[in-house]
Amino acid sequence: QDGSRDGSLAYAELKPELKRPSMYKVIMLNDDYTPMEFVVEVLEQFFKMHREQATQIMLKVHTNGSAVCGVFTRDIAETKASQVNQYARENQHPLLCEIEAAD
Ligand code: NFA
Repeated sequence: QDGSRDGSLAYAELKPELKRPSMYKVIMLNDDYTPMEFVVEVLEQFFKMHREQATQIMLKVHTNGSAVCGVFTRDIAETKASQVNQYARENQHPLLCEIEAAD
């Protein structure tokens, strides 16, 4: 089957049009209280980062005020942000993630 990038076809019934899902950034916000080690562990646990990348992102959040932890479909992004926010709250840290539409 051969179609253009938008899914149009000469023989349209051969192929359903599949839209790419909208993508959302999970953004982590800096605060003055959450320990750096806790943030690194969160990035490893919830975003499957290795320690080196987790440390890099943690320092970017600390220095710039926020950084993108990953880009996901809406459901996944919402779930990741909620899981991080709940885990931080359970551990009495003010760490927060939010989501934002990518592009
Ligand atoms: N700013 C925090 C501190 O100095 C560390 C931190 C980094 C918090 C990234 C939240 C996000 N302990």
